[in-house]
Amino acid sequence: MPANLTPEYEKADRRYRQAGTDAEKLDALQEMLRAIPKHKGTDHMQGDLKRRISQIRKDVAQKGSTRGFDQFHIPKSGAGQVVLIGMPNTGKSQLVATSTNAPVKVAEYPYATALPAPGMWPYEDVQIQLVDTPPITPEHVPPGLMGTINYADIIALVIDVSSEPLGQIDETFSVLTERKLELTSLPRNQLDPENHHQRSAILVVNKLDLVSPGDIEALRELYTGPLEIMPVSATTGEGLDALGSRLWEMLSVIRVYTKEPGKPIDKAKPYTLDIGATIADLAADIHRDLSEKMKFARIWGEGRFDGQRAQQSEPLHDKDVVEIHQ
Ligand SMILES: Nc1nc2c(ncn2[C@@H]2O[C@H](COP(=O)(O)OP(=O)(O)O)[C@@H](O)[C@H]2O)c(=O)[nH]1
Ligand SMILES: [Mg+2]
Repeated sequence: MPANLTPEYEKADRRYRQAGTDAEKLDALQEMLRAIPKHKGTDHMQGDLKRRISQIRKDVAQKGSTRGFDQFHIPKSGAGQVVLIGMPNTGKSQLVATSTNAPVKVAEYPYATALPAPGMWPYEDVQIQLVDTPPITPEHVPPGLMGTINYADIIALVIDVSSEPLGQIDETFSVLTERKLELTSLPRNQLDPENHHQRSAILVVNKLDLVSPGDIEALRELYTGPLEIMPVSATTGEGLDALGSRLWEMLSVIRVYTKEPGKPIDKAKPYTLDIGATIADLAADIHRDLSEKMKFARIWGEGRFDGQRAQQSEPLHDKDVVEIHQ
């Protein structure tokens, strides 16, 4: 292996090796090709990546468009991906319809949603990706849906509080635990890195508008499971702000603004990075060669001297402003 492979390349390489579907493999290979340092020493590897990409494309074309691309695979976008899971009619589609611009179908009858569908939920100046999904029951989980669930950053179990909530929580929860998932409401960065079954999850108790506050209190007392309860109404919007900020915390990411020397701060499109990310990680996100080319950076932010000079290894904080000098 030639030296100087970037952390992004290695991350994508790991993702490629763990990929379960053609779509995931293709996504990871394309990322590897983007992230690989472009010089003579990597010519051979670049060629190899291109060959593997075209081979997968060919395989997919041969299998036919419906089976080839996994329609249950939703590529991630924004600050993080939250997949909504629940029994029929609990309001998963309504939640996505109320919080995002996605054209999902909300219906009084069950099974209106056949495939996962993403929508972007504005939270402060970033966006959280919500994924609507077809319903699960103890008897039936749509084939392919476990792939969607496994890929999620956060799993949101959605229940309808107006219809035997405790039973619904138990049934939804056990569908996932029977498939070896260990759900916890710990933020993503506090999960045990050795435990591949563990997932960050939250319990969205929907249709708050149909019950009295006492019913929610009673549910909190009676529920003895490990998940945090977030009561909301997808139709009135009550509780959605609190849900958004809790999801943001659980995603364990920070947002960072960039500016070019001598220009104003770009407030329109912050970069989101994992908590603990450094200037080098930001640089690699901005442009694949930037972490190699950069000489130093200046940072503005809480607890910093204005425009303080920093090196690649400097950890970033939420809302820092970074100016990279190359
Ligand atoms: N009163 C009330 N009705 C809701 C709420 N959320 C969804 N619904 C209704 O519940 C039904 C099922 O909603 P839908 O989003 O299609 O459920 P899904 O099967 O989980 O996607 C629809 O008639 C919605 O209008 C809510 O918060 N309050
Ligand atoms: Mg639906």
